[in-house]
Amino acid sequence: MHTSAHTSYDVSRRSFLKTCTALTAFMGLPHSMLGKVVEVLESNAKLPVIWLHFQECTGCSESLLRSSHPTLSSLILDKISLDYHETLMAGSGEQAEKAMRDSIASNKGKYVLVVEGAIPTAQNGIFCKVGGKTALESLTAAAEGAFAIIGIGTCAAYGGVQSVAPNPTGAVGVRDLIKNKPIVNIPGCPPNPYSFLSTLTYYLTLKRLPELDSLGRPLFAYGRRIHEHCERRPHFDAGRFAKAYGDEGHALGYCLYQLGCKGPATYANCPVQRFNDVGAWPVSIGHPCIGCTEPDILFKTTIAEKVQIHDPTPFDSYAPVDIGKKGKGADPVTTGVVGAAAGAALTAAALMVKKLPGSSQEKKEKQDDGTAAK
Ligand code: FSX
Ligand code: SF4
Ligand code: F3S
Repeated sequence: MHTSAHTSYDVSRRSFLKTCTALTAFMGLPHSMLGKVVEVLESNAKLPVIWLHFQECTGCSESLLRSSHPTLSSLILDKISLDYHETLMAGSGEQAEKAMRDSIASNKGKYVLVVEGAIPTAQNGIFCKVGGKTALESLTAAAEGAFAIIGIGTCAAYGGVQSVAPNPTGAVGVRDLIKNKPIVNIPGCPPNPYSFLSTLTYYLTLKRLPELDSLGRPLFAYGRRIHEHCERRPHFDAGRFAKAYGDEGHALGYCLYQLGCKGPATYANCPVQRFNDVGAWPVSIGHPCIGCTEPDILFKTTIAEKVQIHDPTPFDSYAPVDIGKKGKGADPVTTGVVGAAAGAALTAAALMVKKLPGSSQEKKEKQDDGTAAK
C-alpha cells in the first residue's frame, strides 16, 4: 500500500483523498476547494488550541476521542497543537497551569479557545474552580488572547443541563459572558464530533470562520432541520405514526412525531452525518429527537411533548416546491404538482397540537399578538 508521506498515519493516498473529498462536501465548499483542503491537511501547520472544561459531563471530549473515522479525526487533530486539555494532558497541578499561561502568552491572538461546559456565575462563580481559579476567571483570562472561541456542546453554547430552572449555580453559556470575540457554537449533547473537526478544517483552509446562524452555529452543519432529511419522513408525510414505544408502528419504523420527536424544530445534521460509523442516530434506533442542539427545547420540554410545526418543509429528496407561506396554505398549482407529498406535509402540520412553552417562536407570536391588539 502506498502511504502518504505527509502524515504520520498509515493512510493510503486513495483513502486520504476520499476523506478530503467527503470533508469538502460536508463543509459545504465547492469541489474546486478540494485541492486547498488536501494542501492544508498535508501541511505541517499547527493551530494552537487551549481547551477548558467547566460544568459538563465530558461527553463532548469523549465523543471526539471515540470518533470512529480514525483517518479523519487523526488527520485533523494532527493539525492542532492541544496545549491545554485537562482530561487529556499528562501534566497536572502547577506544571499544567504554567503550560496554559505560557501558551496564552506566546500565542497571543493566534490560538483558538475551546470551551466545554457551562460557566457558573452565581456567588462569583464559586461552584466550579480549577487550579484555584473560578471558571469565570479562567474563561476571561483565556478568552482575552484567543482569536476565536468554539463552544463545544450545548452546555458551553447555552448553559445546557446546569442552566435548567432553578439554575442554582447561575450557569450560562460562553456567549452570555464574552462579547468581544467571534464565538462559534457546536451544540449537541454531545455534538457530532465531525461538526467540530470540520469547523477547524474550515478555518485552516479558508482562514476565516464558517458562516453562522443567529445562535452562532455553522450553517454547513446546522442549516437544515432534522425533519428535512429524516428517513422516517415519508411515514410522516403519509400520516403513519408510532403511537407508543414497542407498538406495531414503532416496530415498522414509522414516524416518531407522536412520541414527541423534536426533529421538525431542531437544526442539526444528524440524519446525514450520523454517529459511530454504523449509520446510527437517535431516530434511526427508535428514539425521538430530543432537540439537543436547541436552547428552547433540550431540558426545557419533556420527551413526549409535541412541537408545533410552523413552517412545513418538504422532505429533502422530494423535488423543491413552494408549499406556501405560514398560515396561508399551499399554492394550489404547487399542491397540484407535488400532489400527496406536500399535501400530506401540510395535513401533518395541521395536526400539531402544542407549541413549545417559551420558545422564541412562541414569544414572537405573543409579541405579534400584542402588537395586533394595540
Ligand atoms: Fe454538556 Fe459536553 Fe452534554 Fe455532556 O462535556 S453538551 S452535558 S453530553 O458532554 O458539555
Ligand atoms: Fe423523522 Fe421526527 Fe420528522 Fe418523524 S417527526 S419524520 S421521526 S424527524
Ligand atoms: Fe440531538 Fe436530535 Fe440529533 S437529539 S443528536 S439533534 S437527532
